[in-house]
Amino acid sequence: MKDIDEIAVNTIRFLAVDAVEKAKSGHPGLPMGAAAAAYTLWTRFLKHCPADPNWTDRDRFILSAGHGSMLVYALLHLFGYELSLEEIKNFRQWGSRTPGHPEFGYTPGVETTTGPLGQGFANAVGMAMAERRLAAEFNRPGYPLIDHHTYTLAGDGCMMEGISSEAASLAGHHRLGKLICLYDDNEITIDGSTELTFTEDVGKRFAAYGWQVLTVDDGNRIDQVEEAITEAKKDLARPSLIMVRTRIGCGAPAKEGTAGVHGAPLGSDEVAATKQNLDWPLDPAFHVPREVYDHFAAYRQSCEEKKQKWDVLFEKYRKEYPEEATKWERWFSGEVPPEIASDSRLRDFGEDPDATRASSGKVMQILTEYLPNLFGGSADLAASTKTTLKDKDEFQSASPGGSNIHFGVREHAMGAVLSGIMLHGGLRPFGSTFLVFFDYMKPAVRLAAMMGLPVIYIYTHDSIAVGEDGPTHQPVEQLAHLRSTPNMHVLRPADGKETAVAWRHALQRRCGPTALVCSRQKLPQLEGTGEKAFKGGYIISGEQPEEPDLILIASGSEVSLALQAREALEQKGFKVRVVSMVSRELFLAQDPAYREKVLPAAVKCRLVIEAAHPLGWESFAGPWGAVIGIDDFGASAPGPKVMEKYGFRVEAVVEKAEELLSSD
Ligand SMILES: Cc1ncc(C[n+]2csc(CCOP(=O)(O)OP(=O)(O)O)c2C)c(N)n1
Repeated sequence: MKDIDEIAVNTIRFLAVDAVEKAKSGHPGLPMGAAAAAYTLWTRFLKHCPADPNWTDRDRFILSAGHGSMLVYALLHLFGYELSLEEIKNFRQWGSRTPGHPEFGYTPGVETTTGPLGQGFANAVGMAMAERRLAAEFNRPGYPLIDHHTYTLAGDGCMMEGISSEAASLAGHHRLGKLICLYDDNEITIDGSTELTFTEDVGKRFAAYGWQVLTVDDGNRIDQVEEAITEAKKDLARPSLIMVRTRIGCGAPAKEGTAGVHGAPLGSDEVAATKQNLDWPLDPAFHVPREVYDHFAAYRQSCEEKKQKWDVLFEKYRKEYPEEATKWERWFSGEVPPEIASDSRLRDFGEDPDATRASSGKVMQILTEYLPNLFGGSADLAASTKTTLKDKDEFQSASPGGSNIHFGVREHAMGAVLSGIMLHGGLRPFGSTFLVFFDYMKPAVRLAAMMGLPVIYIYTHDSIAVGEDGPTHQPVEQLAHLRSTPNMHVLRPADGKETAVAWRHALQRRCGPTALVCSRQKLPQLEGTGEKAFKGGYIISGEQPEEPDLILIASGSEVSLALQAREALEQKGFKVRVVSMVSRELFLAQDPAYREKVLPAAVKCRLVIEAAHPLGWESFAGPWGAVIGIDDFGASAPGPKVMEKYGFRVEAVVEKAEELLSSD
């Protein structure tokens, strides 16, 4: 007679097997191999509430090996989350809540989008950092309002990806004791055995990062897994890696332990053989024994009791600490205090030229007064990106209430950690580096945009004007790349006032990330900039006539150049308009009448000026217009010289403009 645990574990296995079989695609191997370990975690340890999947103090569970999505869907279904058996049967189908890889926002209980290996692991590090920061802020003696663990399940692929090294190193440094990773150590990836490529000692590697490393010899042994997780939880000074030895496709007689079961249906014969092997009824598919539902219902009951206790605790806290409770609500609401809009300091940047990165730094000092939950930093470039919050502490294990994060030279992990912080809730994360190093964090930024997370990226040193550091440090194609990322807002302000608007926009945005792209070099403070920048593009000079001879369209550091060129052209008798295009996406979101007013269709003569790759500007320039951009990698020389050589000087703009005007 099998015990209920074994029947429950097999239920998870066969839900995965049958779902993949029906979809004719998917990854049965991981759910079959890791079912017992995940089941142990979820039933014996995980603090969560199926009736309230967003409960703030729930433990987080992240399936970093996202291809094993059926593992988490099966658990969510059995625990009574809003995920019916019908949804499981519709695995990977159009409109189902069971997409191929877990997607944040689609399935209740899915904490983040995973699939690109290693990202979930790094998100988990961010969540554990958020937990620590918020615990320091809100917990009071007898009121552990924030006191949860972050668990992640990662595979060989996650461990191989560089991002997990960056993130694990950061987690070890921060001594994130409430972070626990179950490593599905099955020694198989797509191409075959890890003997082919991955022969390092992962345990020693993590030990060197400062992790506690534990081993489970047989991942099917619930008692062993239970013991290891108990041990992991005891160590609050180190994150824990539990190396769980498993067999991919466990139970499949011909395929267990082979790469063949990683990412393909078992096939009907092997399904039948597996069911026979594990003493499971061949029919019906998607069989869930009644006693298994009852078994999970009992766990669900105890989960919900924990949540109810927490609710009572919070109500007591509200009485004893009313100010903190109000603050809690403010922090978790994500709202931006409306008073920011009338703060005169965000409108007055004096007359002295300044780099927009410096203006951004000044703006941040003001914003943090309104939003003390700003939490972020830089990948070892804080002095250059100007993102240090001056009155705030550093976030370190000895100062968990700090707001300034040193990410170290780990852009990729920074990107995913920021998303993890945002996903956790309660904080407004930001991160910064040079624009050219966006390349190093791109995969994480893509996922943030996909998930609709309002993370803020500050990318400085935004063009070839960087100068002496040369082509390796001079971004060219990055702007086009960022702008082509769906759901990304990119703002490249021209002066202090536009920078303040850009920040306000980024903070107000709730449904996706914003990149603030700032100059290294000083830029003049311009007349006519300010609130209009919220529209993304606006007339900064030459409102009249309604149909000028020429429109110059520029962003960021090139706006002042466009204004100078305008003066020269006006002296030559041309009527010229300058449009500051701080954000193409925001401008394109305006109504057609507004866009027509700024860029009348009748004005064919248009010249776009931006010190970046011209891709994407063609439609703004139109068939008769032109773009002054850059289509190679820049050069090593002082910034003004590089800009001049690449045609970012008044005479070159005037010359090009006259060419257009004469061919009109
Ligand atoms: C960044 C990234 N590269 C490649 C892939 C494609 N891929 C999906 S699973 C996988 C192998 C993962 O092996 P492992 O983590 O051991 O999973 P298991 O075979 O145990 O299911 C690969 C290469 C991916 N999802 N993400």
